[in-house]
Amino acid sequence: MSTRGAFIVVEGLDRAGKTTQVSALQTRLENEGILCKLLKFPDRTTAIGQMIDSYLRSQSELDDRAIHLLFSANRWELASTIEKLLAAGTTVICDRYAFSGVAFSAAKGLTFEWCRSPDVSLPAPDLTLFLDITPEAARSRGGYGEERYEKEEMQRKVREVFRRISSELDEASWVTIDAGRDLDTVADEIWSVSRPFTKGLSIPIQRLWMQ
Ligand code: Z5A
Ligand code: MG
Repeated sequence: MSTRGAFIVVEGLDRAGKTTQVSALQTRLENEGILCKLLKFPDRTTAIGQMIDSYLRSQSELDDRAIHLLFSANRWELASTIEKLLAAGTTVICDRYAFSGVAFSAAKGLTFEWCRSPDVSLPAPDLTLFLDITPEAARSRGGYGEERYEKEEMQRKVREVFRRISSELDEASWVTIDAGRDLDTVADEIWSVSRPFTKGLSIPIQRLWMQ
């Protein structure tokens, strides 16, 4: 098989610095001349994404299961694009993915297995960088509290579900990063972990939660 691009996902609690760090990683990849594409979930630009956006800003109400399925559908509408980019040798960096889907909905009380099922067989990340931060430290950062889930009790539960997700995944593909440190220190660690993956991979694209 010829070399393909790597699929790198950045996950974490709110205000852990995901959007800041994916952008820093994109800049480093571009500086090295590595083809890369940055994606973000939820992708609020699609018709489904606009329904999600309205829900997150509390402008509409939806059943917990209905919003969960919309978040998943929002990933499925980009799944073939992700596969094509990877096959063409592009490194795909993604700001949140299916792990956020499970973490937030399970934290609301839906069962873990039910939450995972709509995302089973999506393209699986080759590397997931989990930016870990305490809810207290997150709260002290800019913009906290503007959207629906940004409450400390909810964030604590979300953190617990993320721990369960990581314990059930292959250790090599899930790396926890202490995101409570300064921006450049976190960016340097992300770069050193990601760098080996950016040289391309010769294994097929994996499928999420298929074992
Ligand atoms: N959600 C879901 O329920 N189901 C799903 O399937 C998916 C998502 C995919 C919106 O997501 C919500 O959707 C989210 C999960 C749920 N729930 N909540 N709450 P979003 O990704 O659109 O959320 P966001 O608005 O982009 O926030 P965020 O992602 O949580 O923030 P962040 O990207 O981690 O942080 P940031 O924007 O990079 O940085 C935040 C601030 O901290 C900013 O002022 C930075 O300058 C500052 N910052 C960043 N790094 C540092 C360091 N190292 N030190 C100090 N200050 C820093
Ligand atoms: Mg963000």
